Amino acid sequence: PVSVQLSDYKPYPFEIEQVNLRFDLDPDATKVRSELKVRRTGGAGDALVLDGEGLTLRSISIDGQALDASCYEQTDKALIIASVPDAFTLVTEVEIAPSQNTALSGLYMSGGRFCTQCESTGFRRITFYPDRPDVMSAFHVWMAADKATYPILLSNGTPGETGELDDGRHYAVWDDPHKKPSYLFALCAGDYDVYRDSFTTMNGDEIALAIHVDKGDAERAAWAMDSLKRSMTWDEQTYGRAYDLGVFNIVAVRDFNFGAMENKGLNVFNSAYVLADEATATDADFEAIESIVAHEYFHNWTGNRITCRDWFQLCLKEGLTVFRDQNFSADMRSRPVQRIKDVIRLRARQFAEDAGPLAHSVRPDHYGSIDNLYTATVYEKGAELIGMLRRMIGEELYRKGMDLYFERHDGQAVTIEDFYKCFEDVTGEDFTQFRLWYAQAGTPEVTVEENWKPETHEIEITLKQKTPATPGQPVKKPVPIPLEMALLDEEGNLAEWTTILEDEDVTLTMEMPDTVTEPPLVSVNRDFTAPIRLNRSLTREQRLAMVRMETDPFNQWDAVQTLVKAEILALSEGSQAEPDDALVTALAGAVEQAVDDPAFAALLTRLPEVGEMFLERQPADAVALNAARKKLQSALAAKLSGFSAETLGKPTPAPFDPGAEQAGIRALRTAMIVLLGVSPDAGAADTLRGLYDNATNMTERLAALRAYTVQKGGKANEALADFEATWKDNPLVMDKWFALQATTGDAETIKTLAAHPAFDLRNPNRVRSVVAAFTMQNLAAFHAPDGSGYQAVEEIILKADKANPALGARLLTAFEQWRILEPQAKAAAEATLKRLQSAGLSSNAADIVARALG
Ligand code: DPP
Ligand code: ZN
Repeated sequence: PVSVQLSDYKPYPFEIEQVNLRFDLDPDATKVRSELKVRRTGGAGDALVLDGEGLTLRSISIDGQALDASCYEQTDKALIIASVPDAFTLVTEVEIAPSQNTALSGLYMSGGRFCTQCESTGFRRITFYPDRPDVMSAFHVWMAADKATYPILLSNGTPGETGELDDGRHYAVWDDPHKKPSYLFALCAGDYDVYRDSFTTMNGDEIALAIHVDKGDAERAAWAMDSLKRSMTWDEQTYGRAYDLGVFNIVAVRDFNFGAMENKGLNVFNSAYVLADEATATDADFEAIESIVAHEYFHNWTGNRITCRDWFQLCLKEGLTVFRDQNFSADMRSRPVQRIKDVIRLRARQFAEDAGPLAHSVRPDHYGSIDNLYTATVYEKGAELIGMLRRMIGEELYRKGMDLYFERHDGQAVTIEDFYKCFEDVTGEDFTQFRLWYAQAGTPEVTVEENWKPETHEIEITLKQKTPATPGQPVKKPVPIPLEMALLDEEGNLAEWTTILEDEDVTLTMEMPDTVTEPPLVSVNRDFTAPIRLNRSLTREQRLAMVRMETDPFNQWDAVQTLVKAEILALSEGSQAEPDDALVTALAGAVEQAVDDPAFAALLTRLPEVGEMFLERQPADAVALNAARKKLQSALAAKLSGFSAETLGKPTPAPFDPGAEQAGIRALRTAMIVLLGVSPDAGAADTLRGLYDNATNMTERLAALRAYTVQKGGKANEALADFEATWKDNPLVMDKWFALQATTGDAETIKTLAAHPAFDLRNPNRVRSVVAAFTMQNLAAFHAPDGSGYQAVEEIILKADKANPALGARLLTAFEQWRILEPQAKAAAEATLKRLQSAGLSSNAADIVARALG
């Protein structure tokens, strides 16, 4: 595909002062009339070029004069009018067929209702328009539909007049007073149950809140509503930002490419991130809902009021908004636990991306397909960069810089440079070098060397940085790396400080008091201050001492992880036959010691997933790593059997509450259930079956069913059938049922699941629950050396891609690690990618495959 270049950016040569849209909604033939008030801001000779895809043009006029066909040109991507006045009104009428829209971009049908997804380029599938984020305009919407089938009509902004029409149709008017780019446009129409509430802002404004869901589901929106109100309060208290419209609507849809979308005043959500109650949702679901509701709400200021000049700046809104939602979650729950979870995700997804053929910088300078830029790098690494900025300048200046950003750029479409200029202005510092983080792909590796000098009681610490080459970027410059550091002994911290590693290397010399006679332990990158990989040659004894002596919770957890990773590697490579008992004892001891912080204790029992091990040693052998991981997990299960029985012997907290405290207790119980799944104890399967049958919440029921399936293998069918019979009418729960089997089974399981009558290629959640669950969370089966895993998903991905290119492309990213696999899987993966490449992929999917094959 042709690539779009950041350096080619040119402002749009016209301003669209006002957009008046008229929708006559019909699933098979919706008429869209658009009236644009246009004013020239660029050169006199500039043509008016409007984006448009798959639109049937019915009429076109300028200032009331129908345009002759010779006055304009229509291509498959645009409408071009070569000669236009300096100020005029353009009216177009087009027809579209939402019922035929399987790409789920633009206006489409889901569950018999109308909904839209316009980010990033869906609006051009609705009407002709300069569909780019730097064209901001005031939108006025009139819409009509059959009243019985679509009683609720929603769009952005403030509701206006409503009324009846002939033939059982009705209409509604919506006005959005805030100028916005087209990607934030939304329209929803249908019959919903509505969960309502209200919120009074710090300015005393009363906001009507409403969440629109499937019939009968209203009560299951209670947690999302609660999360929304807490988000509104948090943004007022933390950033001084209040909501700016009289209504805030959320609509839940079952067929959705993303998790959710922040359209102004009308957020559209994947129903998986709205609906929850104790019987149907796990604690992980509750947590995800809380953070995604917050994320989309926070976009109102970081994304909507101030948006991106172009899509290269995506991290301007996404990295910043993820940073904001992570801090919200940390404030709602436990900060250290939140940090550990964020880093697990970053390492598993972003570090892998950064180390493979799809690596790109946080603010890329070119792309083949914009849909493929919604990545862990833009989102998660983008968030880390804001976190480093805040650490380096401190909370107070960070807030000052943000205040200036909101004040200076409200209503504008801006760049990363504009954002950093605000921080340069409030601090007087220069962030040119820091902005290299946005331009360079790859995860910097920091090597730590220590030299203890007993004569002088000095410790010398040398830090060196190196960022590996990535596609198109062979040579990297040093970036500023803020590292929180400490020196530790058995008593606690001897010293604590922050170093900013700006050059390739630096040597620090720390003098210890005379009483210190042993070399202190050096604690580096505490709280994971910087998104880097650490390279240290510590002995196992030093690492064990680290587990004991660390005072930073993140680093304590990470010290355990480092030991565990080394153990899994040794077991997988056969240099060790059985897990080291001292290590297992230390690990179990750490878990038992953390019992008062059950969420943290649960994290300590979590062994790194196979994918997280891929970056440790290459070539990566998924099958061997999986077997080694399981061996260590079984040993831990055996060691913790008494603790596990005690933990599970207590009743689960009741009545159910989704908050952090109870969730922590359930997390530890669930961790024990996971261990029972691999426990050598002969009674484990029966215990699990009992836990499954008697569970009072989905968190424990699903964990028990999964662990039971792991224990019993093919003999768990009866329990799986029981679950299916209970939940067959609840699609979100059935997604879990599919995912559970896809993550515990093999290639044959995938074929069986894909042949199940409830498998639906048109529904992204269902496709992901089988394919993405298998390819991302069952690596030993996906990367089977005989290629059976690849073969199992190949056909499904091809079919999914035909209907929905964004989905097809996303699924294909699972192949990004193929080059580092052991030779057999590698050859099979390469052959699969080549077959796919010649099978007629969408341009989105072709972009991924071409880059993967590089
Ligand atoms: N902008 C959305 C989000 O990340 C993605 N469509 O919230
Ligand atoms: Zn976002």
